[in-house]
Amino acid sequence: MEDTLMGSHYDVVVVGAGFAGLYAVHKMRDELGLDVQAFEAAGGVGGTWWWNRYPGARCDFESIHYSYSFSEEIQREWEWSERFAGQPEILAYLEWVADKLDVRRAFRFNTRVTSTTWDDKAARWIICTDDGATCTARFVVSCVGGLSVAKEPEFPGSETFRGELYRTSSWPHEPVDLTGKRVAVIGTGSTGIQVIQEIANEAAELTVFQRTPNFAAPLGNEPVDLAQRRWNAEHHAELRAGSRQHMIGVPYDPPSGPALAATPDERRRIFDKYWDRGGFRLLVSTFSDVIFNQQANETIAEYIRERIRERVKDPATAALLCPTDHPYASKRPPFETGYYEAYNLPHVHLVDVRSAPIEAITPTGVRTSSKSYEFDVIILATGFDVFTRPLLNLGLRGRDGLKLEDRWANGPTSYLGVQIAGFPNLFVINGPKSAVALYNVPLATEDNVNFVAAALARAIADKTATFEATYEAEEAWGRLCEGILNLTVIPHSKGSWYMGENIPGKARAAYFFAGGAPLYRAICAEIVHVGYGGFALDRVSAPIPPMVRLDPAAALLLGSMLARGMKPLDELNLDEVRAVAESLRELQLPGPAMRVEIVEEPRARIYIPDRAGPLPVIVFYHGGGWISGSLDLADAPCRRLADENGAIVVSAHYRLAPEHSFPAATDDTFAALSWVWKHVSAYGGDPGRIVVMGESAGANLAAVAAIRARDAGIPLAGQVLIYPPIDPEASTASRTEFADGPFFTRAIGEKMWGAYLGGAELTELAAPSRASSLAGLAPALVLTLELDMSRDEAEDYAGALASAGVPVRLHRFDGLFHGVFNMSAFIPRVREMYASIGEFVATCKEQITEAA
Ligand code: N01
Repeated sequence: MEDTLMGSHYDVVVVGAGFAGLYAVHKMRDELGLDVQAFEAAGGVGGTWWWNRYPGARCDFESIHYSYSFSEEIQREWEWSERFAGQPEILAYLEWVADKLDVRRAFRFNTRVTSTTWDDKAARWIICTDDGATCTARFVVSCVGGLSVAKEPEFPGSETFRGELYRTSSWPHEPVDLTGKRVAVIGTGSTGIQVIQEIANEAAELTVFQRTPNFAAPLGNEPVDLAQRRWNAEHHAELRAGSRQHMIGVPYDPPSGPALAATPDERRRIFDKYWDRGGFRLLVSTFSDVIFNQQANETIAEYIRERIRERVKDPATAALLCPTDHPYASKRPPFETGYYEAYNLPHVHLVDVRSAPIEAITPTGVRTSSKSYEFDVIILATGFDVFTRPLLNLGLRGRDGLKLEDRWANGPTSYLGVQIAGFPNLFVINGPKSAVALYNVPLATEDNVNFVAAALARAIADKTATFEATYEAEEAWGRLCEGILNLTVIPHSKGSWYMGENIPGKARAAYFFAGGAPLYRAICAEIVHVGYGGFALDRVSAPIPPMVRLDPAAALLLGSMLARGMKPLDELNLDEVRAVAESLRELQLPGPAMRVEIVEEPRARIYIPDRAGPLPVIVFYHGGGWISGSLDLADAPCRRLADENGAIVVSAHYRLAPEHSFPAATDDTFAALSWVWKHVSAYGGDPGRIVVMGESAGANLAAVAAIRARDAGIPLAGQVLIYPPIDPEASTASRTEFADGPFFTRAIGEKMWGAYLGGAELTELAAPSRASSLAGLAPALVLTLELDMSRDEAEDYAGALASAGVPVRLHRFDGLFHGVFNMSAFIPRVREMYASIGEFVATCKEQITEAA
């Protein structure tokens, strides 16, 4: 067999025959028509499900979801016998799929890849295997999986044990009889829990060595009757509809808002409901803040602890089983069926090895720092060296001999989890920093394989010799992964594989993208759309797309909007746009309580902080593209502006287009300003210290109002323009770069301008940059956002103001997109915008005071 391979040249080498490898071979060979050779260390297909044959092994995403979606036929023909299938059935499924796709013949089984070396001259990989064979390939697609190399236990002596010692991750193929035996299980992660509950009734004595208790919740498994199986298979499309638009790739109910906003009774009702329904619903369908907020997390953590205490009879054992040192889901949550009840059996014992660590495996059993135990069987369920080790074991050497272990000395790097800079034409399915850890594996796998197949097709069509992630893109992606993870409770776990902490000496880092499936998919789609942004094709790199540069909180917010099915703004009708604008109020931090006066003519709300006057005055115009938005939308921001600046804030109503097109809005907003100048002293405001301010379209109106005020002789202390659109005909780089968003698109911008202008001629009253002179205008603060199509026109306007002698401060905020001013509850950096405004308003006061 070696001879047939020796020196062969392939288009693609695939490594691994699990979910990813089988689909990758099918895709590359049968759809792209490429010459594919695949390798697999195991004796057959199945990957994880070939190796992990331990008693009780099963999936914890429902099988109708934990299966391929790419083929109608496969979904219609296969029937799952249990809600959560066990390992034998999943393996049988993968074997059946392999036969159906006829992919086995592409594989060389029982063959481990030992080195993978890039030959820069030939632009090919040289792949060597443990049977001494060598071949080359233009592309390597690693499908080695993240949880495929077992962790080496810290304690010595495994080889001295005279009984039977098993690792769950390489369980024997023949049945293991535990009846009448004294059995030890070391480890209480997902694997340990599944083993323990399964063998508790079989072993004569079962001793569980637990270092960290886990928050296990019911799986909710049950057999599926014959009629239901067929129905499920026939209705797969309906059952799986929209899966990929859900955070974890399963169409579970969305959460019921924040736990901290619910009463204890409401929380209990929701927790009970999803506890009973089983599986990941407890995490994703209960409350939106449990994964982000420690206090909210504690409500679910305590709920689970209560349920553990209800189920475990001995209070001391129950106490040991209740986790107290890490938030729920900061470690990958395990699921159980009768796990806690196992500890009520007289022959099941729990040993705490946190207080007395395991020192060694001895010839007769296990020795901890306080005691020795004797066993006939020891089962190691001590976890995996996750994500990095399987790739390191491929012996990867990239450009200029770059070793992967050196590249990753400080933790893994990748772009999307799919490519590693310095390793051209190497593609990884579900690699480190991919979304797979929190995304239904078969769907995550299909997404990655489809992405890679499209990249290969592109490279082949364009005769591109090398396709690789750039170092810059990898850095940006790493920042995003880390930033998102830091917004969750996950970094508060201790010893979790999520952070690489389960392996002594392994770098603590962000090992995966925690932004959820919809965001990950949207980012991948954008990268393709812009011509593989962040990748270099034949060393010519395409710019990193905006979504990769997002502020992590802004990215998460965008992800949750996508998960809620948000359509692009430009696809919405007028009523829908108005509804979206009003819904932004839910994203604002609540404003402080204060006195509010309502004025009917001109319509306005006056926010009056409890301070001694006369106070500076802010006249505020809300955003909404001249077609949406309201005084309600501006309510919380105006309260905050009044409170933080000790200013009277007048929130001015103006008529909206298209019902009232230009110049209605500018006339209304200028009328409001004139009124304020004349009347604000009656409310405690100082008419000599008026700052006009607006957000988005409101900022355009503020800029115009500042020009009209100058011309009308109304003195202004300042103008604050929060990402203003300046000119509908501006032709700037940001208009092109951010034409598709994030969030705000060029198409919706054009619609808004069109509705506002209503065909009117463009003058300085709509486009302030067209004023014949900008001299003599009030000092300006212009706030712009990096990822905003109106960024450059706003910055150009700031430049024009400065050239005309107007004092100008320009502050650009990285990573943020148009509209964030109204998203303060979810994007902490909005507070920087308020701080900048605060500094400016304070300066305005000084200037006027000095002038006075
Ligand atoms: O591994 P783990 P796993 N002394 O790392 C303990 C997937 N999976 O194989 O927490 C004593 O979670 C360790 O203790 P501690 C799933 O993604 C899915 O169980 O480090 N104990 C821990 O209790 C899962 O997350 C399913 O203090 C030691 C255990 O060993 C991932 O695989 C089923 C020790 C390891 O837990 C890994 O799960 C199974 C030591 N020296 C697995 N070293 C499904 O249901 C380690 N431990 C789909």
